[in-house]
Amino acid sequence: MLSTKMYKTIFILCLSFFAVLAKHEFYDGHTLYNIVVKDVQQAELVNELGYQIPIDIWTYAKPGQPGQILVSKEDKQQFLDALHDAGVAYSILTENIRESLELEEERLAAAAKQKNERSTFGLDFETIHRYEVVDAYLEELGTRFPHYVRVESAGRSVQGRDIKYLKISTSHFQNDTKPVVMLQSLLHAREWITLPSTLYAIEKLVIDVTERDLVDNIDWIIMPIVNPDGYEWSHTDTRFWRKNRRVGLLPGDTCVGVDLNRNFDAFWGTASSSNVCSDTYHGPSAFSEPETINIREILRPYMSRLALYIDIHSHGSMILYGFGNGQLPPNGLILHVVGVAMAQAIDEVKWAEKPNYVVGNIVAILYRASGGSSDWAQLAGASLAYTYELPSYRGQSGLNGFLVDPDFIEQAAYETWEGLKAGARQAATAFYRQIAEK
Ligand code: 0X9
Ligand code: ZN
Repeated sequence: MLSTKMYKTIFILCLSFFAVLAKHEFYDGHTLYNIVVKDVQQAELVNELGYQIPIDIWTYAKPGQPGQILVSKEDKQQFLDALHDAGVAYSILTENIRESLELEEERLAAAAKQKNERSTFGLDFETIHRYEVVDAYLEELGTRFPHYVRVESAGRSVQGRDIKYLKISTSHFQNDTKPVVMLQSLLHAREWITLPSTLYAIEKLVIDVTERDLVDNIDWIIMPIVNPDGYEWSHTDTRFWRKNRRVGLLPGDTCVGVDLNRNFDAFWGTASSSNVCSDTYHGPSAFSEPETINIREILRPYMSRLALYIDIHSHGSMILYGFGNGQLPPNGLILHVVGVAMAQAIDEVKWAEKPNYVVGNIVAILYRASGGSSDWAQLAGASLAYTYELPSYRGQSGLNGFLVDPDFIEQAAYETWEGLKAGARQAATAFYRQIAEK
């Protein structure tokens, strides 16, 4: 006879087994397609399909550059018919993305279990850490390094999570003649690989400082989780969630969330979606969301010395600058030069099989997009503002796109830091030169 305690244990085991099974059920039968377009007409047609069918375009197809599109079981027929009618070639990258999601979860969990005990204080780069872990870590950094680290709260998210960020400065931000560099990640919830890159920057600026000039000459603001509600939702429910978790946009809450990278005050609403259900929904007005207001407000006192602003996204191995309407900022040439320096620094240490970084104006390289954070920063007074698109993995495990393979986490963080450092140094040099000339 089984005891009541054993029954309870079996019951709990069954529950957790079904919870794991149910977790990625939403994605069961979703297929990831590789799309090859012959010309610009085909590219436009495929990209516009996104307005007719609820497909998830991971990479926009261009002649010479295949696109990646995730399509649900229900929408597959309509999608494939449209491709056939237009004569667009495609192949299947992942037949059932749910299997990849399960693989990602297993690999990350195994890596977390096996991780080596760290000899120093800090977060490891073997797995992707959740909001609460990062939040506690930031607090701890503030306590351990009070001489040059301040942990501050930018405000709350839609669901009330505290959004913390670090201010790293040898002069507690009191010296107005020092340049400020701002780094942020996870504005888009599903772009998990971006989190270790800001955590790595923190590690190299606070715990394992090997390049003193970076802390002596620059004041840093680092916000690792800009969109904590969306981020947590991408862990607990919908892995490819991109937006924040704003509700009440439509009666009955049929659709949730604002794309925070369409919500900043930069040509707001001109190249984004007004459809609440779209992944690029811009929100009811510019800066309608607490998560975007937070960024604006924490930078407000430092705008005149904001030498570099970098919003880290994934994926695509790109360094993008403004503007999202195709117009170049007045300092376009300098933006390009510093962008190239950052890209070269990354390319020098990247894995050989990875593509080189591409640098340029967002419209020239990707697409039109309004309300972007880096466009806003550039317009609001930052000397140099960029969006990074970190690489996707595409290794042996077959995980790609937004899916993270633990084997790539530390490398992605390390190589990105090489780019960030190159940018920060160039920005600081330009800033000090300007001060000297005044
Ligand atoms: O579309 C976006 O928001 C970014 N790409 S992503 O795949 N991470 O969603 C690129 C935004 C770049 N925007 C500007 N520089 N304006
Ligand atoms: Zn993004």
